[in-house]
Amino acid sequence: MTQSAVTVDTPSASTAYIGIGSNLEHPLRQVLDARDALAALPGLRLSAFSPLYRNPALGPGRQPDYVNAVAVVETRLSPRDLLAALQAIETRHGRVRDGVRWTPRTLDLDILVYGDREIESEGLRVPHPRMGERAFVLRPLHDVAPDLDVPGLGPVAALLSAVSQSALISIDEAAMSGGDWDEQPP
Ligand code: A4P
Ligand code: MG
Repeated sequence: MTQSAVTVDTPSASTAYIGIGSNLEHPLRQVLDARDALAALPGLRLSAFSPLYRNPALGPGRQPDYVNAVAVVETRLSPRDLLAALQAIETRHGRVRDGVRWTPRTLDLDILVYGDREIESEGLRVPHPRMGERAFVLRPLHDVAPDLDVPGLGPVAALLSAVSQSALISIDEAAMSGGDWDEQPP
């Protein structure tokens, strides 16, 4: 009997950058819990987590401040499977999707960058289409990956230098200013 060669299609791991944001129900705790949830996901290894930044909400009406951060993961999950896993974490964190964009949320997990891929498909666009204008994304991304070249957009350092960071407060500074904002959102 001749033995046929078996080829196993094992994709190599890709590095992905996940944007994390919360402005409801104890945002700081939500973001730290999200870090634990990412670390526990099968098919993924959490390799770095940025400092956390408090900053004003971008969106309609009066909203509580956000806490934002970025996670670096090594994963064999496809971009679609990664998005599904992130959305499952959002749902477990009480995220309610009312169909209105940019409303307050307990937890938002966005795929910012997935390897060198550029994806334009129904329900998934990578790099995240609005990341290049957002200091609350670019600053923590630059903290964890200062040499990153964002596919289609360019070096993260150049993107960061083109936006104002004046509204970002690192969480340590916020804690020093003594506010109870994380317990009592406005
Ligand atoms: N989707 C497409 N591409 C992606 C991707 N790369 N990662 C789709 C994640 N999701 C992606 O998202 C809507 C749909 O986008 C999903 O069904 C998914 O298939 P969503 O999380 O349900 O809703 P959303 O987040 O309100 O929509 P959107 O337009 O993605 O919002 P943004 O642009 O993410 O903005 N202000 C501050 N300070 N900090 C923030 O983090 N975030 C937002 C949300 C607004 N204001 C903010 C912040
Ligand atoms: Mg989102």
